[in-house]
Amino acid sequence: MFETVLSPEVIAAKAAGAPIVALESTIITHGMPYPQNLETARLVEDTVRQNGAVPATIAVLNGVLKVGLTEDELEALAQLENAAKLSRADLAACLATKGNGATTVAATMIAARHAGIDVFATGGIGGVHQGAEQSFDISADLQELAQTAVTVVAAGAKAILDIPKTLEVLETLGVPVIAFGQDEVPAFWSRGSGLKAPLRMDTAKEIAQAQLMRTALSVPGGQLVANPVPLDAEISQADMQPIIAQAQAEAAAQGVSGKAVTPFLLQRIFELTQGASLDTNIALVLNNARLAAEIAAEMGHLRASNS
Ligand code: PSU
Ligand code: MN
Repeated sequence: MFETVLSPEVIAAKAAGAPIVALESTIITHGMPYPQNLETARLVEDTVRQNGAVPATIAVLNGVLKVGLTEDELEALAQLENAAKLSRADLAACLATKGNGATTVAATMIAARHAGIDVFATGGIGGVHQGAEQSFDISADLQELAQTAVTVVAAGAKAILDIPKTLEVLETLGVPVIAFGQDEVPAFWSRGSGLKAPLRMDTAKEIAQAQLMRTALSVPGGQLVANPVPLDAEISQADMQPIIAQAQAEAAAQGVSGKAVTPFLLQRIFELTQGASLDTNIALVLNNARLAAEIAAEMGHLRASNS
């Protein structure tokens, strides 16, 4: 039907039964400015490797579903202007029309499952936007977590979202939200949100077991692991709050809507913090890549001992 191309590194990892960590690409094309996006993408891949797993950055290039990008492909993607932002609704259409696009959390989960990859690391997931009671803006990432069996490691949801409503929707959809090593849900740039996490786990092994047991129970879907940003990279909620409010006010005043909302807010917050938000973003993605590599390794051990 369509062409899926695995990178040589991913092919070798699959043949050896080695752990693989999927990585999204919307964070590269729409989440960070060039050239920090390319530098970060490389650093994230290297962090996965240093922690004993193989990275599989996912994107659509000329209508081909790429699972793992070569160095040249990564560089081309990071500089691609007008790359489509592909979520569940767009992925098949982009393949059919031979387009180029970067995958969101939702589309990366679909591609990862298709390629037999269990674990995926990113920065933040999409969720329920503030004012969703008016705009109905709720990310397709939440539905995807409910139906696609991939464990997603993120640093929680950004405070540009309505975090309590995001947690409520995840609960309704039956998505496990697991805080790693603490009781509170982390809030992306900040370790705390003031909200108690529905679940807490302290080891990669428990997280891997929980995913496999969910699947064994025939409950579809994945799980969200909320991994707090490292202490030395944190920006407090008090510092972030006025900046987020300003970015949101500008988005509303300019009539930004739909898929453009998240990229607009991220870019404005980057500018308003003079880049500090980006440093924190990079630190937390690397931290998530480390944990995801550990979970992928545990998943491999468990699968081997169960078979
Ligand atoms: N949140 C971030 N950084 C990001 C995104 C979300 O902190 O780069 C990206 C992810 O790819 C996520 C997508 O899946 O935005 C969600 O977009 P939407 O809200 O339009 O579903
Ligand atoms: Mn949206």
